[in-house]
Amino acid sequence: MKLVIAIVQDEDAHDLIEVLTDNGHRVTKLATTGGFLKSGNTTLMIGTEKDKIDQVTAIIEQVCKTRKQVITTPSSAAGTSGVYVPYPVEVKVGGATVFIVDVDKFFKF
Ligand code: 2BA
Repeated sequence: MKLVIAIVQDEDAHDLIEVLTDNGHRVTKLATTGGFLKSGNTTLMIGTEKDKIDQVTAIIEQVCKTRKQVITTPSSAAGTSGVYVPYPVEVKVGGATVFIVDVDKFFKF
C-alpha cells in the first residue's frame, strides 16, 4: 500500500478529484496553505496499491497545470531609509508537488 500526497492548485482540484474517482481511486481532500505564497492550495491524499501508482501520477500530470503568479514584496526605495515600495515578483507555481509514501499498515474499522 502507498499513500500519494499531492499538493495542487485550487483551480485544478475539482477536475482532478473527478478524474481520479472516475478511475476508481479513493481521495481525501484537505484545504491547505502554501508557506511561500501564503495562499490556499489543495492537498489530496490517495491511498492505493503499488501497481496503480503510475496511473495515479499520470492523471495528476495530465490534469494539473503550471501557472504564473505575481506576488508583491516590499523593497526599500533607493536612497531612502525606512521607505518601502511594493515590488512585483513573478513565481511559477507547479502543476503538482507529489510525495509517494510507503504505508506500513492500513486499517479500516
Ligand atoms: P508555496 O509554498 O506557496 O509556493 C508557491 C511557489 O512559490 C512554489 O511553487 C515555487 O515556485 C515558489 N517558491 C516557494 N518557495 C520559494 C522560495 N523559498 N524562493 C523562491 N520561490 C519559492 P511550487 O514549488 O510548485 O510549490 C507549490 C506548493 O506546493 C507550495 O506553495 C507548497 O504548498 C507545496 N510544496 C512545494 N514543495 C514542497 C515541499 N518540499 N514540501 C512541502 N510542501 C511543498
